[in-house]
Amino acid sequence: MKIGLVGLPKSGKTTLFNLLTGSTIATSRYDAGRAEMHTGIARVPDPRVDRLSGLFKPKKTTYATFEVVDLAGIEKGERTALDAKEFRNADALLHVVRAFADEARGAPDPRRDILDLELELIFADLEVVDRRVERLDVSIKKQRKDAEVQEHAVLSRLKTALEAETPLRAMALTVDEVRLLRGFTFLSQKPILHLVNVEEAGIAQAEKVAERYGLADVAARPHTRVGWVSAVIEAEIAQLAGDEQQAFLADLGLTEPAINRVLRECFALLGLVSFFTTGEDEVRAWPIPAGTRAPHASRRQMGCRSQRSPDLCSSGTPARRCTRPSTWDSTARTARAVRCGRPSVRRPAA
Ligand SMILES: Nc1nc2c(ncn2[C@@H]2O[C@H](COP(=O)(O)OP(=O)(O)O)[C@@H](O)[C@H]2O)c(=O)[nH]1
Ligand SMILES: [Mg+2]
Repeated sequence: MKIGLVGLPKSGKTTLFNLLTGSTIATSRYDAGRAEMHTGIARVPDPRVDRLSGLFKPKKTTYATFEVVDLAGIEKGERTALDAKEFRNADALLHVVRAFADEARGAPDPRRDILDLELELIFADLEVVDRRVERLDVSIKKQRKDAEVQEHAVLSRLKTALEAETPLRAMALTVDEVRLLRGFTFLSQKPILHLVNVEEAGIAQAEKVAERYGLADVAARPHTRVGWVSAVIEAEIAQLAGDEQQAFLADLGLTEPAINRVLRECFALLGLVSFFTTGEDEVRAWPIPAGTRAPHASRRQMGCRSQRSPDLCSSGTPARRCTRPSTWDSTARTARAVRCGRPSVRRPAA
């Protein structure tokens, strides 16, 4: 699964990309910052994995990951850049919104930038829909095919919504419609996280970012989240370790680096949850689609069977069932699947 970073040039996308992926790509203080594209892998910090690792002391600990693409900045009206394949193929969008001062680009206005970007996505989709509807009109006139008539009807509905500036992610679509539309890779259909990039002085009130910048209505939209980060401060936090880091975080009134929360928010935005396997060799968090039944996930993805276990995180002590050698066969791996939070796990049939 892949998340695409989007936003105006110099909003902090590359700074954030480096934080998410642990990369060290040069940021764009001096250049135009428009021509580059980077991809990387982000690791999702998860206290449950740490806890399982502490319990099982495996040779290897593997956290859930997802892919991140950092694309060129998109100026207002420059939506041709949105046509990049990497961008179209993203499963969700992370919109980096500047809320720090930048003399060259004027006073920050997160609400304006969010509404502008949403409109660019909507217009880009409208162009795609219009082109396709025109072709279908011609084709249906020549010879009427049921499938094309059906597609025409669905696209006409989308067109009406887009013309009313409604993003496609806000539309209720049937399973068949979703299937029909999949190939279009519509941009306004992708779940989006608007991440307001605040400066240090803004961190104290950052939890109220939606109120401060008038974004409550944006945050309430379907498949839309509003979050915050201070990318430059997070970069400083990442340079520190141990007590020094803790002291710096405490000074800022934070209990953990904000980037950890951003990583978890991105993971959730992609519709993923973690499924855990444990063993002497490896403790591992597997990304699986939210709503997948644990037995299904374990058999299909990991070749093992799931087992019910109590919540390891809140109780602090593992139940006997978890620490005993497995009582069921694990075919492909010597792994025991342990439930620790979602998704729900049902005991496999004996
Ligand atoms: N003050 C401040 N500057 C930032 C922040 N995030 C990024 N910048 C600066 O903004 C400039 C552009 O950052 P970059 O990540 O390259 O932006 P991009 O063009 O969106 O990829 C760099 O000089 C960064 O140091 C922030 O949170 N606060
Ligand atoms: Mg950049």
